[in-house]
Order: sequence, then C-alpha cells, then structure tokens
Amino acid sequence: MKAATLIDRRPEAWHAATRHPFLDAVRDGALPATAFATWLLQDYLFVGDLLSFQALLLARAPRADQGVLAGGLVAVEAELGWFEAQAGRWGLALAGPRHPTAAAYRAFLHNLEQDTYAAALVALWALERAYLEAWRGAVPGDPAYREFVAHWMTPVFAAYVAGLEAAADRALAAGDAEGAAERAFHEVARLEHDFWAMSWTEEGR
Ligand code: HMH
Repeated sequence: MKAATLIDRRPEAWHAATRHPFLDAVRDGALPATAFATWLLQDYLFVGDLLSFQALLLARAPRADQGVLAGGLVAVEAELGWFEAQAGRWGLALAGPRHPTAAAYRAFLHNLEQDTYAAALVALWALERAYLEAWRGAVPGDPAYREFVAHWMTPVFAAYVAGLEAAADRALAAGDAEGAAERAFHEVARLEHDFWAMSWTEEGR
C-alpha cells in the first residue's frame, strides 16, 4: 500500500480534515478575530508539541529518512519563531492553556512514540499534507491573512510533504505495518477536523 491510498480509502474524513468554514473565512475575509486568535495560540502550542514528537521520531529513523526528518525538525523550530513574530505583529499573547482538542492532539502524538515507526511517520506525513491541502483551499486569502496562506504554499513545504510521503511509502512497503498506520491516519484526519472546528466554534458560532 502507498501512503496516498489511505486518503483514497477515506475521502469523507479527508475532506473534513482539509475543508472547513474557518478556511473559507480566511479566503473571503469573514474570519472573526476571536477565531483567528484561538487558532494562532493553539497552533503555536501544537507546533511546540510537534517539535518534541519529530525529535523522537528522528532518533529512531532509518538512515534513508534522516535527511527529510532533520530538515523538518529545523523547519518546525523556525516556525515557532515565525508564530512568535506574527503574534507580536497582531498584538496577541501566545500564552494560555491548551484547548482540550490541542491537548488530545498532544496525547495522540505522545502515544505514537510507543507505536510503530511506520505509524508515527504516516501520522507526520498526514498532518503535514492536511495542512498543505487545507491552506491551498484558502488561496490567495484575504489580504489580512495572505501571509498565513503563503506560509504553507511555498515550494519548499510542498517538497517536504513529498519527501515525507516517499518515506511513508518505504515504511509501508513491508506490509506488516499497515494496520497501525491506517489507525494513525484516521486519527490524524479526525484531529485535523477537530482543530478547525475548535478554532471556529470557540465563541459559539
Ligand atoms: C493542527 N496540523 C495542525 N497544525 C499544523 N501547524 C500542522 C498540522 C502542520 O504543521
């Protein structure tokens, strides 16, 4: 099985993970300030959790995957700085508790540390590909949010996701890893949807 087959098997779940009124509002400018602020803080906390997860994944990666995972680790650390700069620009504090949805995502990433390498790698590929597709749907973005759309629309990010997909394909080639990887994929799709819903409905929309 190829990693992309997981998407083909669950089109509804993938659609729910990558399309959301939050993203439509990024595109047309109707995004409430509270929804944006919730997303910015919670995604900053998420990226911090992702950095820890990726560091441990790199530690157990086969030689062929070290390059793409080491590059991703450096990129995610830089992304924390980017979030901090954005928060400063918007006058938003990056402090506050994790929303239960972000806490559930963190717990999921933590549990993957005990799961197979293939399952953890497929999860990383899926969550990055979900962001690539989600923000692509918001192109070009209302002027206020255009920088955010552009952040995930760079050729470098697309190449990173392609590199993760090639690594996931290699990990899945053995065949015995499929069950755990498919479960991890479904969980990513569900959590990605929940993350948009959290940002959008926090204020009772
Ligand atoms: C919720 N999923 C979420 N946030 C992100 N920043 C990414 C994926 C991609 O890094």
